[in-house]
Amino acid sequence: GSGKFFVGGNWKCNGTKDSISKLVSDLNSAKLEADVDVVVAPPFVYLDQVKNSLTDRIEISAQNSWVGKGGAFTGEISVEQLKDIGCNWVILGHSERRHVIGEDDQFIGKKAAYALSQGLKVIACIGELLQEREAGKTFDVCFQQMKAFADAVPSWDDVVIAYEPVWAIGTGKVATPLQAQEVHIAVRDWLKKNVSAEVASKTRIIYGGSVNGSNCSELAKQEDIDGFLVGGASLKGPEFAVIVNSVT
Ligand code: G2H
Repeated sequence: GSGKFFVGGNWKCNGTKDSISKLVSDLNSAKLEADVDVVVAPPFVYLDQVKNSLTDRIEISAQNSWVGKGGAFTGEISVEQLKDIGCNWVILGHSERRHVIGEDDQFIGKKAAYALSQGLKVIACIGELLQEREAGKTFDVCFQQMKAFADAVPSWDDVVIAYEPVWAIGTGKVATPLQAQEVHIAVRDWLKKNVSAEVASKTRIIYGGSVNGSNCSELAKQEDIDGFLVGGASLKGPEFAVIVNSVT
């Protein structure tokens, strides 16, 4: 693997003040292996609550950010505002933003570049739809999404790549360790050919899509899986801790 194991919890559009306060207290009392970067992404409205109650051992992330400087953009949240409340990460290009909200590769690339320019670190998501996989286009789709990020960002230092096959997201159908490894190594190879050998070897490529406490350890053993982005199972503190501690 590359770099420190990284586990992100993507809470998506879930939770209430009460459920989040319980989740934070479970996370605060969880025993987490030292050698893992741990980040959780609450919905915007709860970011400040989580920042103020969660142990500093765990960093916080937003699930989206505006593409440029804040201003007259009704309903958006700016990178400057995220920095202001002590949020140092943002998830960009998640499949739900691509396929439900309709964000395209270029827009997502611009968002990544702006976030990085303001000192926010980026979890950059890529991944193919089921029909794309079945048509043999998995690598094409992932490489095209990678290219949009590569064309936009000046540096990969503060980027973690999350490979999330869309057919595995929230479906309970996790990719097999070999299916995931095959894409991870291909993405690393793409970075080597199109960015640099150094970026390819240093950049963490994490897997997302129905990761849970039972399937994480087999996935974590794969050479090019450097961690996870966890949705459903990150809403349960003890199970999320099991996933963090699957570091090998
Ligand atoms: C993929 C993942 C988290 P889940 O979207 O980003 O969610 O683990 O629920 O499939």
